[in-house]
Amino acid sequence: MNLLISIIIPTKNEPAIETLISKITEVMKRLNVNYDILAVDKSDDDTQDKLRSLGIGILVQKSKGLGGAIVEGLNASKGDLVFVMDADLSHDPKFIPLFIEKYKEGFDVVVGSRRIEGGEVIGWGIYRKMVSGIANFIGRLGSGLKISDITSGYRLYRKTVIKSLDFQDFKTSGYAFQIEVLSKALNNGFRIGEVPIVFNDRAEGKSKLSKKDIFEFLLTSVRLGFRRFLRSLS
Ligand SMILES: Nc1nc2c(ncn2[C@@H]2O[C@H](COP(=O)(O)OP(=O)(O)O)[C@@H](O)[C@H]2O)c(=O)[nH]1
Ligand SMILES: [Mg+2]
Repeated sequence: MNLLISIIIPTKNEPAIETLISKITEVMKRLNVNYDILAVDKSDDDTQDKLRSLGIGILVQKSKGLGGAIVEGLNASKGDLVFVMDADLSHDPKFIPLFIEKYKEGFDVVVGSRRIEGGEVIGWGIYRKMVSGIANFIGRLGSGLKISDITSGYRLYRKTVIKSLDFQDFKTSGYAFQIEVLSKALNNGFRIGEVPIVFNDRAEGKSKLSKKDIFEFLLTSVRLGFRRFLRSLS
């Protein structure tokens, strides 16, 4: 395959980043494809030092939130295909070939799903499971997206999708970006597919999901639902 694949990794104090990079490298070498890795970083620990010593490109994040980091990464990406994945080993690089297969079937965005046959979450407590379940229910209701795991951050975007989006026009800056970007890609006529992933809760470091992120997500779901309702009237 003669494509360039970019891998964007938002990082905010991630102790396991070196392990992740070595796993990605192993998978990409085996696939024998051209690739680059870009970390979009907002850390105040030694994450940047680790990345630098591995020769990984770093974009020091200027914007706010996870959504801001992903937008900066997508805008800077050069790949024909662009992966976004978490830095805490919850997103195992061994699933990368599955995403590429799905892309080859004709999908423009591929989401790694924990909620379809073969997908799974390992290590989450009841609170986190509830937050995720409710977010998916409300988010799907509002956005009209038919896929099973709209909050998943493990994704593959075709470059054409990224080029079609006007990120300046986005209302979200946190985790809610994940649903806004899918909703806009769908509205732009792109095909969104899913592949099953096994998601392991982080073993090191802390989750950055905040109450503010949850609130922004709910607000975004309601806003998307309201917009769809208005559109259905016209
Ligand atoms: N650059 C950047 N990365 C972030 C930010 N918030 C979260 N991340 C990264 O986004 C990924 C997902 O965050 P995480 O805390 O694991 O969320 P969770 O898996 O939903 O609990 C991780 O790689 C984080 O380091 C942010 O504000 N800026
Ligand atoms: Mg995580």
